[in-house]
Amino acid sequence: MKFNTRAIHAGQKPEETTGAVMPPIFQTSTYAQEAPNIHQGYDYARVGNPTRTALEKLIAGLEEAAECACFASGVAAIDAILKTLKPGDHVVSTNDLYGGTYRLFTTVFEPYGIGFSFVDMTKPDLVEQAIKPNTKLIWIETPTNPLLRIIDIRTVAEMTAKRNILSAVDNTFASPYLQQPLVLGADIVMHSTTKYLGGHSDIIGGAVASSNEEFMDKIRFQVKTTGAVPGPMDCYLTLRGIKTLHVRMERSVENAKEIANFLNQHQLVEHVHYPGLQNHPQFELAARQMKDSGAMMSFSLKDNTTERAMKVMSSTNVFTLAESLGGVESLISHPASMTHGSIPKEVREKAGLSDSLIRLSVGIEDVEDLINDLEMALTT
Ligand code: P1T
Repeated sequence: MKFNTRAIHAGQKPEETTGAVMPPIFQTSTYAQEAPNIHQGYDYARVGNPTRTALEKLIAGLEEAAECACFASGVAAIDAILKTLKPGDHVVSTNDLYGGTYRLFTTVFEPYGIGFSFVDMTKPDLVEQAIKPNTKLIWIETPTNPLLRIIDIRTVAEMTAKRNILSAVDNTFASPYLQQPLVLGADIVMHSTTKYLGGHSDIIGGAVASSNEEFMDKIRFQVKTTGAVPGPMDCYLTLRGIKTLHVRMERSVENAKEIANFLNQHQLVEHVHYPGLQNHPQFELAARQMKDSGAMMSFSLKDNTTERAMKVMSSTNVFTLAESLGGVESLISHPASMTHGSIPKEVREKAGLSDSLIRLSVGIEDVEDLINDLEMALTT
C-alpha cells in the first residue's frame, strides 16, 4: 500500500466485539486471566494495551519497520534506546541536535559511563574519524534542530553496517511522510510523537521502531522494566492525528516554502536555514533523501542582537511564541533560551547556534496571514 493509505489503515482493523472502526480507548490497568498467565494477549497495562498496540502497528507501518514501541515522551524513547548500551560504550552524535537530547546524553548517561563524541555529521569523514573500538551507536538527527542541517543517512548507515554499530535516526523533524530512515539503511528510527505524528499539540509521546529483532527485544524489556509508557487516551489521540499526517504535511510544507522564500528575500533578514532553499549547503542531499523539504526553518536578522530577535518573537499574532513544533498551528521560538537553553553557550556557539536565531514551525493556516504576520513583526 502507498503511504497515504497506510497512514489510515496500517495495522488497523475494526474492533472485534463491536466493529468499532476506530480502536476503543482501553482505559484499564489490568486484564482478567483464566489461569495464571493464561490470557488473551494482555496481562498488565505497563507491558501492553490494545490502544497502544494499534498505534505501534500504525507507526511501524509508516516507517516500514517490523516493530514499534511507544513511550510517554520523545525523551523517554531516546532514554530507552540509550539504556540498551552498557557503561564503557561510546556513542557518536551530531553536534546540532535537540537540547533535551544533549542534556540526556551528557547529564544522565555520561555519569553512568557512556562516552559521547559530538561532531558535525554533515561531513561523513568526521563521523568516520570519531568512531572508536567501543562505539556502539551513531545518533543521527536529520534535519537537525534548530539549524536544519541534513545528514546523509545512507552513507552513515553503510559506515555502521560494516562495523557492528547500530545507527539510530531521530526522525521527528521530517516525520515518516518525508523521510523513512529504515528504508535508507538505518537500524533504528525514533520519534517525538508529540510533534508531526500527533499533529495537534495536545499530547506528549515517543516511539522507537526497528526491524532488528534483538534490539527490539531489548526495547520491549525496557518498556516492561522501566515503564515510561503512554496512557491509552494519548495513544488514541496520536493515532487519530496520524490519520491526517500526509494532508497536514503537504499543506505545512507548501506554506513553509513560501515563507522561506519571503524571508530569504527580506531586506532585514540575514540568513534562512531551510533545506528547500537552493543556498542550503545540503540542498541536493535533502532533495534526494526527503520527499520534500519540511516545515521547520530558522533564521537570523541583519540586526544580529538578541534584543531585536526577542522583539520580533514577541510581536507576532498568528505565530504563537512557544516551544515544540509539528502542530497545525504555527509557532515561533528562541532556541538559545528555550529548547536549547540547557546546552552551554560556548557549545551552542561552536555548533553555530547564535543567541539571535529565531525558529519557526510552520502550520496549516492561510499562508498570506502567516507572511503578513512575519512582515509586521519584522518591521515593528
Ligand atoms: O518533547 P518530547 O516528546 O520528549 O521529545 C523530545 C524531542 C526529541 N527529538 C527532537 C528532534 C525534538 O525536537 C524533541 C522535542 N523538541 C521540542 C520540544 C522543540 O521545541 O524543539
